[in-house]
Amino acid sequence: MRVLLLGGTTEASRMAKTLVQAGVDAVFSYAGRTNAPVAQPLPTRVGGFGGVAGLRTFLESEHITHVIDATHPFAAGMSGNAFGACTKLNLPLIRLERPAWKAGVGDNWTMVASVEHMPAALPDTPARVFLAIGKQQIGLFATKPQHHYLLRLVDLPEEKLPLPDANVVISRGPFDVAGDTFLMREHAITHVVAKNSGGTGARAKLDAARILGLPVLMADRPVLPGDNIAVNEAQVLAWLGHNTDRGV
Ligand code: 3Y8
Ligand code: NAP
Repeated sequence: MRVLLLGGTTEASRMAKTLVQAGVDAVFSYAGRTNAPVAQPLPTRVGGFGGVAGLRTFLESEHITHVIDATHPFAAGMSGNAFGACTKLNLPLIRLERPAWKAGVGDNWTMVASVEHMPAALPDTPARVFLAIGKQQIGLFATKPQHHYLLRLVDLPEEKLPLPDANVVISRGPFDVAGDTFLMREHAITHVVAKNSGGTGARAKLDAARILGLPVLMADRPVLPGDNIAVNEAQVLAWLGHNTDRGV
């Protein structure tokens, strides 16, 4: 058995440790989106594979027998490619996915079909928007330059931001409620824009929004192919035919 673990999330980092403890031969993969990703306890490769064809070549040349897709729910490109390549090669694939967040008592969420639909969902009158969706889709908001934006990014942007009125904070997360509440008060935020990532690493801003009584625009997840889904590391180990009696 030789596993490819597609990573880049808290769950993927936990899965890597679980595979090491279970003595499973595996390789970890990052997209290379950030300058210094968190080190992993597995041999790690960084960078795109080169589409489905490139991934297929990797899977064959590395004699991979199983693929665990532990990428982010919004990493639709990678998940789509993994499904395509594994289907073509008839390789077993499982997606390790965290449940979506659901609005609770005291939350003021507006669900938006996708991040692309977010700018239209913002008010026309100038607001102060916490844009906590990373850097790849900031350009979408250039159609609403009247707002002040607070951007939280993993790395300093190399190129000029496409928004005339923006503050940038550099932070990798996972985040906590006290920190996000302070940040949003300090910047007099009036609206929070988020992706329904699920998990714990990005949740704090939603609890801070509830504390501060702020509206949240929540982008729904893209629909991903494949229905073989695990919600925790133990389910993935069982699928691999390993049990968790080593207390993992
Ligand atoms: C490169 C690996 C860990 C992993 C931490 C999780 C938690 C913090 C929350 C906010 C939301 C956002 C963003 C976010 C979170 C965790 C987790 C998660 C959101 C790292 C990582 C990589 C990335 C890529 C990065 C994206 C960006 C998205 C920032 C490592 C830290 C906004 C998603 O600068 C860029 O180009 C950043 C790109 C993809 C979304 C985007 O489209 O810009 N994640 N994030 C992975 C790779 O190269 O393969 O660098 O160490 C992983 C984590 N990001 O160690 O606990 O598990 O969700 N990441 C979102 O959820 O909205 C921040 O600010 O509140
Ligand atoms: P994406 O749009 O789905 O992927 C775009 C391309 O990036 C893929 O086609 C692939 O390139 C490459 N890629 C993505 N993940 C990879 C991986 N783990 N290993 C090798 N190549 C990878 O992905 P994204 O949304 O930019 O996210 C990039 C990474 O950041 C993902 O691994 C994800 O887990 C992590 N992340 C994303 C978010 C988010 O909000 N999107 C949040 C937290 C963490 P090729 O086609 O060339 O193979």
